[in-house]
Amino acid sequence: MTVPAKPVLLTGASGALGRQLTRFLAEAGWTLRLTDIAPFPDPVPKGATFTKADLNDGVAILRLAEGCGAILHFGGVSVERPFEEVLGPNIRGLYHVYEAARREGARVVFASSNHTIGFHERSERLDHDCDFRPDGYYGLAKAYGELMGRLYWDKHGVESVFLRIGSSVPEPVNNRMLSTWLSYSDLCRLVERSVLAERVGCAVIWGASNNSRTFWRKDARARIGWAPLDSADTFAGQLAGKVSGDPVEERYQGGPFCAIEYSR
Ligand code: 15L
Repeated sequence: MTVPAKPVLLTGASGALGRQLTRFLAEAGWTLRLTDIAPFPDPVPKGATFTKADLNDGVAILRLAEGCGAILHFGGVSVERPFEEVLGPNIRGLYHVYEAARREGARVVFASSNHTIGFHERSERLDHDCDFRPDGYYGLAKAYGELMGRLYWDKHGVESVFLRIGSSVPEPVNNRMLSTWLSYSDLCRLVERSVLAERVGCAVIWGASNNSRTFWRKDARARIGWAPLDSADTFAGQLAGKVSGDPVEERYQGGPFCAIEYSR
Protein backbone atom coordinates (compact mmCIF):
# COMPACT_ATOMS: atom_id res chain seq x y z
CA MET A 1 0.00 0.00 0.00
CA THR A 2 1.49 3.35 -1.00
CA VAL A 3 -1.54 5.54 -0.39
CA PRO A 4 -3.20 5.74 3.04
CA ALA A 5 -6.80 4.54 3.16
CA LYS A 6 -7.97 7.75 4.86
CA PRO A 7 -7.13 11.46 4.37
CA VAL A 8 -4.09 12.84 6.16
CA LEU A 9 -4.13 16.17 8.03
CA LEU A 10 -0.96 18.30 7.82
CA THR A 11 -0.56 21.19 10.27
CA GLY A 12 2.08 23.81 9.51
CA ALA A 13 1.50 23.23 5.81
CA SER A 14 2.68 26.73 4.85
CA GLY A 15 6.07 26.35 6.55
CA ALA A 16 9.26 25.26 4.80
CA LEU A 17 8.88 21.58 5.73
CA GLY A 18 5.10 21.58 5.28
CA ARG A 19 5.48 22.80 1.69
CA GLN A 20 8.01 20.07 0.90
CA LEU A 21 5.74 17.41 2.39
CA THR A 22 2.70 18.75 0.57
CA ARG A 23 4.44 18.53 -2.79
CA PHE A 24 5.91 15.07 -2.19
CA LEU A 25 2.80 13.44 -0.70
CA ALA A 26 0.40 15.02 -3.19
CA GLU A 27 2.58 13.71 -6.04
CA ALA A 28 2.37 10.27 -4.41
CA GLY A 29 -1.43 10.55 -4.71
CA TRP A 30 -2.29 11.14 -1.05
CA THR A 31 -5.48 12.93 -0.03
CA LEU A 32 -4.26 15.84 2.10
CA ARG A 33 -5.98 18.33 4.38
CA LEU A 34 -3.60 21.21 4.75
CA THR A 35 -3.84 23.79 7.51
CA ASP A 36 -1.77 26.68 8.83
CA ILE A 37 -2.34 30.08 10.42
CA ALA A 38 -0.53 31.60 7.41
CA PRO A 39 -1.91 31.33 3.87
CA PHE A 40 -0.58 28.47 1.74
CA PRO A 41 1.98 30.15 -0.53
CA ASP A 42 1.89 27.64 -3.42
CA PRO A 43 -0.91 26.48 -5.68
CA VAL A 44 -2.87 23.86 -3.69
CA PRO A 45 -2.12 20.56 -5.42
CA LYS A 46 -4.66 18.07 -6.73
CA GLY A 47 -6.05 15.87 -3.95
CA ALA A 48 -5.43 18.55 -1.29
CA THR A 49 -7.55 21.23 0.39
CA PHE A 50 -6.25 24.13 2.47
CA THR A 51 -8.05 25.61 5.51
CA LYS A 52 -6.59 28.51 7.45
CA ALA A 53 -6.76 27.73 11.19
CA ASP A 54 -5.13 28.60 14.49
CA LEU A 55 -3.80 25.68 16.56
CA ASN A 56 -5.32 27.46 19.57
CA ASP A 57 -8.76 26.75 18.11
CA GLY A 58 -9.60 23.26 19.34
CA VAL A 59 -12.94 23.05 17.51
CA ALA A 60 -11.31 23.94 14.19
CA ILE A 61 -8.66 21.22 14.67
CA LEU A 62 -11.30 18.63 15.60
CA ARG A 63 -13.28 19.50 12.45
CA LEU A 64 -10.21 19.37 10.23
CA ALA A 65 -9.23 15.94 11.57
CA GLU A 66 -12.68 14.37 11.01
CA GLY A 67 -12.25 11.13 9.05
CA CYS A 68 -8.42 11.38 8.97
CA GLY A 69 -6.22 8.35 9.60
CA ALA A 70 -3.08 10.34 10.44
CA ILE A 71 -2.13 13.81 11.59
CA LEU A 72 1.27 15.17 10.56
CA HIS A 73 1.84 17.80 13.22
CA PHE A 74 4.36 20.29 11.82
CA GLY A 75 2.58 23.44 13.02
CA GLY A 76 3.53 25.91 15.74
CA VAL A 77 6.48 28.15 16.51
CA SER A 78 9.61 26.62 14.96
CA VAL A 79 12.39 28.62 16.63
CA GLU A 80 13.29 29.71 20.15
CA ARG A 81 10.84 32.37 21.38
CA PRO A 82 9.67 33.74 24.76
CA PHE A 83 7.50 31.35 26.79
CA GLU A 84 4.25 33.23 26.20
CA GLU A 85 4.67 33.01 22.42
CA VAL A 86 5.37 29.28 22.51
CA LEU A 87 2.59 28.42 24.95
CA GLY A 88 -0.48 28.73 22.70
CA PRO A 89 0.55 27.15 19.41
CA ASN A 90 3.07 24.64 20.77
CA ILE A 91 1.48 23.46 24.03
CA ARG A 92 -2.26 24.08 23.75
CA GLY A 93 -2.06 23.26 20.04
CA LEU A 94 -0.54 19.88 20.85
CA TYR A 95 -3.42 19.10 23.16
CA HIS A 96 -5.88 19.92 20.39
CA VAL A 97 -4.02 17.67 17.95
CA TYR A 98 -3.93 14.77 20.39
CA GLU A 99 -7.59 15.16 21.32
CA ALA A 100 -8.45 15.07 17.61
CA ALA A 101 -6.26 11.97 17.13
CA ARG A 102 -7.95 10.26 20.06
CA ARG A 103 -11.41 10.97 18.66
CA GLU A 104 -10.51 9.76 15.17
CA GLY A 105 -8.28 6.84 16.22
CA ALA A 106 -5.61 8.56 14.08
CA ARG A 107 -1.84 8.19 14.26
CA VAL A 108 0.23 11.32 15.04
CA VAL A 109 3.53 11.98 13.29
CA PHE A 110 5.04 14.76 15.37
CA ALA A 111 7.78 17.08 14.16
CA SER A 112 9.81 16.98 17.35
CA SER A 113 13.31 18.42 17.39
CA ASN A 114 16.93 17.98 18.37
CA HIS A 115 16.26 20.90 20.72
CA THR A 116 14.57 18.42 23.12
CA ILE A 117 18.09 17.16 23.83
CA GLY A 118 20.09 20.26 22.87
CA PHE A 119 22.10 20.55 26.09
CA HIS A 120 23.87 17.22 25.57
CA GLU A 121 27.45 17.89 24.61
CA ARG A 122 28.55 17.35 21.03
CA SER A 123 31.04 14.67 22.15
CA GLU A 124 28.14 12.45 23.33
CA ARG A 125 26.43 9.80 21.19
CA LEU A 126 22.76 9.54 22.08
CA ASP A 127 20.18 6.78 21.77
CA HIS A 128 16.42 7.45 21.55
CA ASP A 129 15.96 6.77 25.28
CA CYS A 130 18.49 9.41 26.41
CA ASP A 131 17.45 12.10 28.90
CA PHE A 132 15.62 15.14 27.61
CA ARG A 133 17.86 18.21 27.95
CA PRO A 134 15.83 20.96 26.25
CA ASP A 135 17.76 24.05 25.26
CA GLY A 136 14.91 26.58 25.50
CA TYR A 137 11.13 27.01 25.65
CA TYR A 138 10.79 25.72 22.08
CA GLY A 139 12.71 22.50 22.85
CA LEU A 140 10.83 22.14 26.11
CA ALA A 141 7.50 22.31 24.26
CA LYS A 142 8.73 19.62 21.83
CA ALA A 143 9.68 17.39 24.80
CA TYR A 144 6.21 18.04 26.23
CA GLY A 145 4.78 16.89 22.89
CA GLU A 146 6.70 13.62 23.04
CA LEU A 147 5.46 13.08 26.61
CA MET A 148 1.91 13.94 25.60
CA GLY A 149 2.15 11.34 22.84
CA ARG A 150 3.38 8.83 25.39
CA LEU A 151 0.40 9.63 27.63
CA TYR A 152 -2.09 9.23 24.77
CA TRP A 153 -0.48 5.90 23.80
CA ASP A 154 -0.51 4.48 27.34
CA LYS A 155 -3.99 5.75 28.15
CA HIS A 156 -5.82 5.70 24.81
CA GLY A 157 -3.73 3.61 22.38
CA VAL A 158 -3.04 6.60 20.08
CA GLU A 159 0.07 5.77 18.04
CA SER A 160 2.83 8.34 17.56
CA VAL A 161 6.06 8.69 15.66
CA PHE A 162 8.26 11.40 17.14
CA LEU A 163 10.67 12.73 14.55
CA ARG A 164 13.56 14.38 16.41
CA ILE A 165 14.50 16.50 13.45
CA GLY A 166 18.05 17.86 13.25
CA SER A 167 18.48 20.60 10.63
CA SER A 168 16.14 20.10 7.69
CA VAL A 169 17.27 22.73 5.20
CA PRO A 170 18.15 22.56 1.49
CA GLU A 171 21.89 22.16 2.25
CA PRO A 172 24.01 22.10 5.43
CA VAL A 173 25.52 25.55 6.00
CA ASN A 174 27.92 25.11 8.92
CA ASN A 175 30.06 22.58 10.76
CA ARG A 176 27.26 21.58 13.18
CA MET A 177 24.98 20.63 10.30
CA LEU A 178 27.54 18.08 9.14
CA SER A 179 26.12 16.16 12.12
CA THR A 180 22.48 17.32 12.17
CA TRP A 181 21.46 17.76 8.51
CA LEU A 182 18.31 16.03 7.23
CA SER A 183 17.79 16.39 3.50
CA TYR A 184 14.30 17.25 2.30
CA SER A 185 14.02 13.98 0.42
CA ASP A 186 15.07 11.91 3.46
CA LEU A 187 12.50 13.88 5.51
CA CYS A 188 9.71 13.23 3.00
CA ARG A 189 10.38 9.49 2.88
CA LEU A 190 10.61 9.41 6.67
CA VAL A 191 7.16 10.94 6.99
CA GLU A 192 5.78 8.66 4.28
CA ARG A 193 7.05 5.56 6.12
CA SER A 194 5.82 6.91 9.47
CA VAL A 195 2.28 6.93 8.09
CA LEU A 196 2.40 3.76 5.99
CA ALA A 197 4.16 1.47 8.50
CA GLU A 198 1.77 -1.17 9.80
CA ARG A 199 2.19 -0.70 13.56
CA VAL A 200 4.39 1.88 15.24
CA GLY A 201 3.24 2.09 18.87
CA CYS A 202 5.13 5.05 20.27
CA ALA A 203 8.40 5.47 18.41
CA VAL A 204 11.27 7.98 18.46
CA ILE A 205 13.34 8.45 15.29
CA TRP A 206 16.35 10.74 14.86
CA GLY A 207 15.62 12.97 11.87
CA ALA A 208 19.05 13.12 10.30
CA SER A 209 20.52 11.97 7.00
CA ASN A 210 23.27 9.35 6.82
CA ASN A 211 25.92 11.72 8.26
CA SER A 212 29.12 10.05 9.47
CA ARG A 213 29.56 12.86 12.06
CA THR A 214 26.13 12.17 13.59
CA PHE A 215 25.47 12.74 17.31
CA TRP A 216 22.78 10.03 17.31
CA ARG A 217 22.61 6.24 17.26
CA LYS A 218 19.78 3.85 18.12
CA ASP A 219 16.13 4.58 17.34
CA ALA A 220 13.01 2.89 15.99
CA ARG A 221 13.70 3.32 12.25
CA ALA A 222 13.69 -0.44 11.57
CA ARG A 223 10.12 -0.58 12.88
CA ILE A 224 8.91 1.76 10.14
CA GLY A 225 11.31 0.60 7.42
CA TRP A 226 13.20 3.87 6.86
CA ALA A 227 16.84 4.52 6.17
CA PRO A 228 18.24 7.87 4.98
CA LEU A 229 19.84 7.97 1.54
CA ASP A 230 21.56 11.36 1.60
CA SER A 231 24.56 12.48 3.65
CA ALA A 232 26.08 15.77 4.77
CA ASP A 233 29.50 14.18 4.25
CA THR A 234 29.64 15.48 0.70
CA PHE A 235 29.74 19.04 2.13
CA ALA A 236 32.50 18.32 4.67
CA GLY A 237 35.30 19.88 2.66
CA GLN A 238 33.61 23.25 2.37
CA LEU A 239 32.09 23.36 5.92
CA ALA A 240 34.61 21.74 8.31
CA GLY A 241 35.99 25.08 9.54
CA LYS A 242 32.67 26.91 9.49
CA VAL A 243 32.11 27.46 13.23
CA SER A 244 30.48 30.33 15.09
CA GLY A 245 33.21 31.24 17.55
CA ASP A 246 30.67 31.10 20.41
CA PRO A 247 31.87 28.53 23.00
CA VAL A 248 28.35 27.64 24.22
CA GLU A 249 27.01 27.18 20.71
CA GLU A 250 29.96 24.98 19.74
CA ARG A 251 29.89 22.87 22.90
CA TYR A 252 26.31 21.61 22.75
CA GLN A 253 24.29 19.66 20.19
CA GLY A 254 21.54 22.30 20.07
CA GLY A 255 24.07 24.86 18.84
CA PRO A 256 22.75 28.45 18.60
CA PHE A 257 19.57 27.74 20.59
CA CYS A 258 21.73 26.88 23.64
CA ALA A 259 23.48 30.23 23.49
CA ILE A 260 20.24 32.29 23.53
CA GLU A 261 20.01 34.08 26.92
CA TYR A 262 22.62 31.68 28.36
CA SER A 263 23.60 33.04 31.78
CA ARG A 264 25.11 30.13 33.68
C1 15L B 1 14.80 23.24 14.74
O1 15L B 1 14.09 22.54 15.45
C2 15L B 1 14.29 24.49 14.12
O2 15L B 1 12.92 24.40 13.77
C3 15L B 1 15.08 24.94 12.93
O3 15L B 1 14.78 26.31 12.73
C4 15L B 1 16.60 24.75 13.09
O4 15L B 1 17.08 25.67 13.96
C5 15L B 1 16.93 23.34 13.55
O5 15L B 1 16.13 22.96 14.65
C6 15L B 1 18.40 23.15 13.93
O6 15L B 1 18.68 22.77 15.06
O7 15L B 1 19.25 23.36 13.07
